[in-house]
Amino acid sequence: MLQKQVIKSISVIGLGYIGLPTAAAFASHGIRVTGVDINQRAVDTINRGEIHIVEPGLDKLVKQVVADGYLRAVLTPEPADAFLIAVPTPFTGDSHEPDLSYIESAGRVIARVLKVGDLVILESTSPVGATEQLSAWLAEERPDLTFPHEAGETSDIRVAHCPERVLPGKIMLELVSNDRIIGGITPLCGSAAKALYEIFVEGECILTNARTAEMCKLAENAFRDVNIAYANELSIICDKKGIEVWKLIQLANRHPRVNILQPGAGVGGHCIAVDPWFIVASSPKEARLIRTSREVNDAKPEWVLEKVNAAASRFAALHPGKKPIIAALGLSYKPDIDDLRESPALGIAKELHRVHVEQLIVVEPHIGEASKVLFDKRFVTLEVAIEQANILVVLVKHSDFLALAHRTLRPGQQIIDVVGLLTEHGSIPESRNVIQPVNLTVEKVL
Ligand code: SAJ
Repeated sequence: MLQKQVIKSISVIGLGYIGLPTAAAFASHGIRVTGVDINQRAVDTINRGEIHIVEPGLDKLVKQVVADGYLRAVLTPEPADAFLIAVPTPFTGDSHEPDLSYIESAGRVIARVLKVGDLVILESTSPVGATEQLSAWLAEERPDLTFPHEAGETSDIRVAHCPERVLPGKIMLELVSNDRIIGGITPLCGSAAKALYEIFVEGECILTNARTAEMCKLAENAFRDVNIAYANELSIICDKKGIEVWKLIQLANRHPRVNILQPGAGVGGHCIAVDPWFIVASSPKEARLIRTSREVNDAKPEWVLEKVNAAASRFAALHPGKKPIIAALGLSYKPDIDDLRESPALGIAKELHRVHVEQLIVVEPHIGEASKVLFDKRFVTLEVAIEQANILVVLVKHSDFLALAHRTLRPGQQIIDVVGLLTEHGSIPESRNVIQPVNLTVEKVL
């Protein structure tokens, strides 16, 4: 039987928001890490000691470990003692079936360099059964080796699932401090993976089986989605009743057992807007609440667009023959990051651009140069937006936008604040005789 192996080298497949920080964390503990990515630009950037994503603290660490020779990026996998797969798992089309093609191709390419004693860990969020499926794909490529889904504890290769659970924006912190759920296909697979993570994880590494670990990650994100859906539904109900929802939530949350989350433009990102569908796809009859929550959150941008169109009609009624300049404030899927994946704010801005071409300007302090071609390059600073726009739509609660809460706006300028920026950070006082925020939208224009 296979002996316990000391890990000297790790290969991380997928150098995105999870793979790169994880690779850097291992490298900073003196492990030789090879990062593998199909994106030549990402590979070149990392090998220069730079990063291609925005994540606080990551730039310094990558610079250091690349300079020290512990992290190197390549296009094709090389032999290593452990392989971590951190590639995307999107869903396909309207059926929302999980698309495991990235995991499959990662598995098939690393299979070529596997040797007896190696450990393969799936970090990507995955539907139940994906880790066993990965083991089967590896086995197909390497009939000369044995794998745990068939050989159990005697397998040549260990395979486990260890879902990432870090919060974008706080990845470097949570990577180290969060507890890790580790599900081996067999107990030995689990303990090999646990020993690996204990190299840098200070949280507890808790062992379970692969299927429970897979479901655990999906359950966590679905829990959050359901709770955000409640807040979003509440915001629409309150809007109809003329109640300011953020104030209401603050009051309700004074109850010792109530903790309502925040309404917003919808739910974005590559996790919470995606993962609950994996549960729905595998249990369509049972997952009624989870499905409805997805639908509630996905419908929120439409509601925001209705609010903007109503504001545009108000402007048109007051200024016959003129069209309003609309400023979309924020594009990313949540505050203070550059990530546009599944962003409801981006979707709303695109629709506004489609309907109100020539009238839309966009403010996004975190966007990279490459994305500035969007919206016919109509990116401006917050100052310019405040100066030019007739309608300001706050879609993301970026810290950079807090200044807006203390600005005197022009008479007639309208603000649609879908994230509670004005409520939380000092709404524009009535005495300034400009506008009076009521709930999500500024209904009164003086
Ligand atoms: N959001 C709201 N209201 C809230 C909280 C969030 O509308 O009160 C929105 C955000 O604006 C964003 C979306 O929800 O559009 C998701 O943001 P998030 O901060 O809740 O979560 P993510 O997607 O950045 O990261 C989540 C985390 N999961 C949980 O908190 C259960 C993280 O720990 C996971 O590692 C990550 O998904 C992942 O990779 O799966």
